[in-house]
Amino acid sequence: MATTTVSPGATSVSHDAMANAIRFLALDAVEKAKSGHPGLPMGAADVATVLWRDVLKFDAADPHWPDRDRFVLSGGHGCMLLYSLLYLTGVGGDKGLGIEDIKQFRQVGSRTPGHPEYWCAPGVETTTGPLGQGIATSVGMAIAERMLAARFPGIVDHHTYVIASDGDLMEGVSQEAIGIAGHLKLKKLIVFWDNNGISIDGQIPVLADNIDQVARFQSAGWNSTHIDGHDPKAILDAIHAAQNSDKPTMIACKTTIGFGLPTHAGTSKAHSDAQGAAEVAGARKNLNWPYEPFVIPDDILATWRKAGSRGSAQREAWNRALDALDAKERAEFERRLRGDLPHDLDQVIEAYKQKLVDEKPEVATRKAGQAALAVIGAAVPELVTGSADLTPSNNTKFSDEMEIRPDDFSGRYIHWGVREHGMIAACNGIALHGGFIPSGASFFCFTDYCRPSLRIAALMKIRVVHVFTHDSIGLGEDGPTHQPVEHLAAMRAMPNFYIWRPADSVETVECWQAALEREHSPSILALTRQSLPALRTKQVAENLCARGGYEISPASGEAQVSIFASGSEVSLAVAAQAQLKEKGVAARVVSMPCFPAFFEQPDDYRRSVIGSAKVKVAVEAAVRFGWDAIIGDGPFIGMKSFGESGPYKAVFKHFGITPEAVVEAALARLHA
Ligand SMILES: Cc1ncc(C[n+]2csc(CCOP(=O)(O)OP(=O)(O)O)c2C)c(N)n1
Ligand SMILES: [Mg+2]
Repeated sequence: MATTTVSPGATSVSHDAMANAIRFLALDAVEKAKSGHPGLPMGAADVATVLWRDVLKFDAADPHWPDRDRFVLSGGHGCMLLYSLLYLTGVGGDKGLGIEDIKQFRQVGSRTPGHPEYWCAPGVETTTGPLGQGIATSVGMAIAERMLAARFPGIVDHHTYVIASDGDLMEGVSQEAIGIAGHLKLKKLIVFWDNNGISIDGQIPVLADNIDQVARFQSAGWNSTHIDGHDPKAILDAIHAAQNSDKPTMIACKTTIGFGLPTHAGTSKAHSDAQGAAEVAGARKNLNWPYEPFVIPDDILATWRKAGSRGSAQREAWNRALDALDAKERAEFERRLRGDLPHDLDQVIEAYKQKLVDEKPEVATRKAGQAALAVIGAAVPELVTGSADLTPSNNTKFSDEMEIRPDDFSGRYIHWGVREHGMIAACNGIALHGGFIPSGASFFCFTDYCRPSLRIAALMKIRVVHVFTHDSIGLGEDGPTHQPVEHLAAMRAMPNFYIWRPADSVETVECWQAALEREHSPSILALTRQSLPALRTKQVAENLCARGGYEISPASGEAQVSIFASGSEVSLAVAAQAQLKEKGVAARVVSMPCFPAFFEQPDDYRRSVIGSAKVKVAVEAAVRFGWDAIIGDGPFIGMKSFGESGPYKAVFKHFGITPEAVVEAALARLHA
């Protein structure tokens, strides 16, 4: 074990004593909770100590400092490492984690949950736990840093540091993440791989994986080296080399899981669970830590607290630099960091809606989306769009939007490559970093390829607004592999996730606006490949889509039938309404662009929209799942199987999703 003290502000407190403070907080918290993961914190304590004590740019007094270095513990199961660091350095002061919080590890309502949750405590930069998410999210943070630095030079200049476990690097999403990071030469991204060779099932090289990670990262355009992850000097030297590199860096840190445990160290037994009295006592002896659980000797705590305030002069200098900015530029920087939308956005959108009402464009909503983006993008400079290699299909590149490049981050369009999962995780990182509203894009069917990152966004309550086009069998010829059927239902099932499916150009811009206004929720706009008629032909200043559902076409007289639909099927519902009228049946049409937004409306609004017509029928080119909440046991015209390859009109006909089918079902129920 290393005993050197490398802290620049050297004190009599040794490196080992500081690292052991982390080790025993983790070990004792897991003992008390009778669950948790002590192995990673004990193994990675040396890396974390060097990073936080000597390198990380932060000021415990202001966890929100925009130019702080970001730290991501990708292996979220090792969260006691992070909680220990936050407590020891005093991040957040009185509002930060105290020793009582550490004692409450993994208890209901505590600020130290079983995996770190975004802002459960000051200094927790992102939620991690699903392996691979942290490293992929950190790529977005590093992109955001470069982009914001390009816009506010001298104000933004910081690193993103990650500790990733073996599991993080085995997960596929890590490949997507390192691929784009290497391509973009994200030189301020520095990843420590906690190379302990152990996972839950045992020895990784024996059981599951022998990848040469250093070669893997190098081939992706990274710097990469091996070091002894228990040698403070080697750790510090490697960090300095990484900081001077023109590429992202992965430092493979050879560590022992559960370092210090007498019999469990270096084995999968150290990965998780309370280690038991004998192991804990043995570790105290091995590491020369005679203190009671949760007791950190004053000199050790004081040295850690000193590390916590190491950045205060730097932060004050930064504040002065911000003060010295031109007032307008400073206000813009602060607006973006707060996440406030530009105040003139509403007028811009209202004027644009008037134009659409006048022109009545008959276009696919993916085209309508592009047109809306040109307007919104001009008004919202923090909006960043992109696509996972479907730029010409998703239509998310608008007007003169420039792409970001390794040598120029002044643009705001991102070519993610064919990497849906990495894209959405990185978008989360961009949003978490602050200063931007990110938007990824792909085909709607491929939400399956990135669902874990969509879910984390919902859990973290962050604003990302993605565009997923080709939203139903209406995409036609590409066939059932590409035709979403269950995806609307699946996205509607996710708490705090808003899936918007507009029916025409006006609805498309309204959905964009409503999504942007939801500062604490992620959204997807599901847009069509096929053209749709203009339905909203009268100017209404109010954003009707924001309510999730509204009557788009009233009945003439008292409605006997209510037809509910979303997206491309709203025009089909309107056609059915006309046919019913010819048969003397009064029907109304309700557009339902966003279920979750509708369900949170006041009861009286919801009741009035659902209405009291005898028959409630819904039509949607997707499965019925979820529609019962609107139509009860009313008839549903939609999909019961996967789709079919063919021209889209023929595919709709093949599956019987037609105005005639709606009319027939409505009449049958009316006369039943
Ligand atoms: C996506 C995902 N799959 C599975 C798990 C469950 N899990 C938690 S830790 C772990 C692997 C542990 O190995 P490693 O990442 O090397 O961590 P260490 O044991 O070294 O702490 C697994 C499979 C998870 N958290 N996320
Ligand atoms: Mg491991």
